[in-house]
Amino acid sequence: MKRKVERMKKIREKKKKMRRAAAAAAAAVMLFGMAGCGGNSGLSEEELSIYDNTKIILHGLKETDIEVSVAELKAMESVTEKAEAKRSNGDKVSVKATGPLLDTLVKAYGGDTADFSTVRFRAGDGYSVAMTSGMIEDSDVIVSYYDNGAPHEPENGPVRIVVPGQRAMYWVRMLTQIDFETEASALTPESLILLDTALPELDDENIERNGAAMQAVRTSALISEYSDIDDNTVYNVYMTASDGLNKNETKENFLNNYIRTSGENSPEFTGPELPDGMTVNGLMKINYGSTAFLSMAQLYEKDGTATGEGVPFSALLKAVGNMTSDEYRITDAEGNSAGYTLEELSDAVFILNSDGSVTFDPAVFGGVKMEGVLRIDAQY
Ligand SMILES: Nc1nc2c(c(=O)[nH]1)N[C@H]1C(S)=C(S)[C@@H](COP(=O)(O)O)O[C@H]1N2
Ligand SMILES: [Mo]
Repeated sequence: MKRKVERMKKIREKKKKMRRAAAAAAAAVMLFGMAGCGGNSGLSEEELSIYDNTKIILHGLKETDIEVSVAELKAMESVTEKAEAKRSNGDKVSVKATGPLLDTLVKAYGGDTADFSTVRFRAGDGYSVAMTSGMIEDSDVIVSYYDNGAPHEPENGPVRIVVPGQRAMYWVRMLTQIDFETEASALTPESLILLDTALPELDDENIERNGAAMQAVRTSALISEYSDIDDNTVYNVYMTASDGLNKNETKENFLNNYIRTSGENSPEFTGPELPDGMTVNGLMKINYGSTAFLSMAQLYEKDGTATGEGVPFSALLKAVGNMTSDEYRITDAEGNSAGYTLEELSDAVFILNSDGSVTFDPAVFGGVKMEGVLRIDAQY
């Protein structure tokens, strides 16, 4: 009961921030909430009609946005599947979801999910998550309007994405919009910036998230300093954590948040208002246009990358998506730099020191060691 009250409070607070697109869903959430203690059965006629009239928006599928009501979803060929997934805290989420598959929904409007590289699901509380076309092809993405044969609990519905076999992260509650995107994937980087050196160079701020104070650097400050914040070709920003989690965020959402620099799991993509489940802790890599950012500290956390000597140059390249070139320039925080061929670098290692600084050791090639390595640029 207490949990329910807290959830209701959360919903009410978050409601304030809802965009207009979420207004219909919000109305249903509130109405259900008030009558909510009896669970999701026995809706009044009025409640049912609000539920059925709740609309989700399909954006990017056609020239103009399409609105689909729950009633229209119900009229489509639907599947019912039981599914279980684990939350990040280890708890289980289980549902018996009913609704059309995403493919069915898209086909109903003459589209094909295979035409898009990414599908992003957005919710009324500001939560969003993207699925790649590969994941969509390999899974049943259910646009569910029922759980267990009845409307979703208000904090989950009226529409919830359920993807059996995929992390609960993808099971977007309170769905308001689906974005169909065509950007291919992360670009091959031309520059690699080491976060271990770059972040301490920037001003950090004290931010508060869920009542906890933390130190963090604005993502916009990082990008302004080390990449091109005005690059209009950047659409999505790709992140990878040392535990293998891959996320991609819109540039807008990325630039409105922070990178936490204090605490065990830092660097962490976070922000005062970023919904739980959208933070990325143990952030190892960011691809922003043709700039890649890499955390050596997190690379050391990842199995099999660091040897006794350090991280081989090849492992560094692999971690950011193969920045292949014949020549590279390596630069330290003071701006001193040296150029090397790929061959010369084949036995070189990068060492994370206990103070968090990074040393470049050209090893057998016999070049000069460099302390405080900041960046590596491919010389195309
Ligand atoms: N709208 C919305 N959907 C969401 C989230 C969220 O914060 N908002 N969190 C996601 C994450 S990270 C998890 S683990 C699951 C948790 O599912 P549950 O809330 O049913 O336990 O919901 C997912 N869907
Ligand atoms: Mo989660």
